[in-house]
Amino acid sequence: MIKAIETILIDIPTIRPHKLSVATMSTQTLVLVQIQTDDGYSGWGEATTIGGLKYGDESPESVAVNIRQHIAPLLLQQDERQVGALMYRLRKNIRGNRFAKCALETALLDIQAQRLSVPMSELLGGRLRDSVPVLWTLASGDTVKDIDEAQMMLDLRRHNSFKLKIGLNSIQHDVNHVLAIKKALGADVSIRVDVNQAWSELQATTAIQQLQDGGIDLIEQPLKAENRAGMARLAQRFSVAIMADETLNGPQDAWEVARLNAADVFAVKIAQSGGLTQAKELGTIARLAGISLYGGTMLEGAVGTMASAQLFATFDELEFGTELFGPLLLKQDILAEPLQYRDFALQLPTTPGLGLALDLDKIAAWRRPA
Ligand code: MUC
Ligand code: MG
Repeated sequence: MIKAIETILIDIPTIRPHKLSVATMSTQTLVLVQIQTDDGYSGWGEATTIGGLKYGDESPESVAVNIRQHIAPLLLQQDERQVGALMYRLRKNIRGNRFAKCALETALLDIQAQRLSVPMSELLGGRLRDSVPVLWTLASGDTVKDIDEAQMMLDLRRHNSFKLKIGLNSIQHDVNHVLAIKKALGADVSIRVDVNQAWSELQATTAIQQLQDGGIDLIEQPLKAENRAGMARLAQRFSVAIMADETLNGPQDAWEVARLNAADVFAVKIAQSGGLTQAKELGTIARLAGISLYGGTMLEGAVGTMASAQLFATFDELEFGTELFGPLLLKQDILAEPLQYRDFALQLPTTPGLGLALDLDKIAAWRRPA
């Protein structure tokens, strides 16, 4: 029986300013959710977002309030083993709040998998791989610093693909920045860009032509999330892959985007999708529609990152890899044993549940006062 549900906010500085077109991050607020049962199980989930309300429509604080006031009462005293029935209850009674639902579903699945003594991936269809490739995002805002950072990651064998956050500056400034980095790193290093909705269709057409000619591999969410017709025109016009991110807020969106041919690739994010089961449905829609997959992030800490990895490990194909580097962007981690990043990939544990050893003392010391 579910005995307690708690939301914990932890503010952690980033290792350097992280510049997106919608926000510059110098700290990240981890939003952790813990579910405890009367027979001693504890499950964790995460509802972290980017830039307060600048990226998504749930803030860390709104997640905490909505769980406490509206969502936890639907789950407390219920049988945590009935994960499907509980999530159905939330779908029926709670509009939106996809990040909060994701955190709760993750915590329930963590408990269920611990109870059954299997890794969480086995409740999500079963894992096909024990590691997932992880790229690094270059977003210092400075071309020379970005090249140095990429070179360091290559030397460490930590990342060999890079995503550049653009859209904050003029089109030509951004295109020059990207092409200078591509030229410095060479043909074997995959470079992708994330525009985070910053361009008009006209701007996108000018920029993508140059990026495609310069050997860039992927263009992520160049247009506003609402402009799917425009995304479809770009996908039709260019051979470089066009990826949907912010326009995908669950399976219904995935279905529409697929139907409109508005993307070549889906960025699957567990929180943006409303949870692991719905994110799995995005993967299925992509597979049926012939759309490639990429494992996205909301720059979560270890819990959301590992939950995502547990799902992405079950996809038949993960053609564009993942960006599950969130914990590496933070100055501190909340784990007793660090995540294993090596050989350009995040390694998945084979231990039951999420497979993480959280450091409860660090969490208690760093959490925001309730
Ligand atoms: C996004 O839009 O994909 C992922 C990596 C990163 O740097 O920002 C995020 C969000
Ligand atoms: Mg994105």
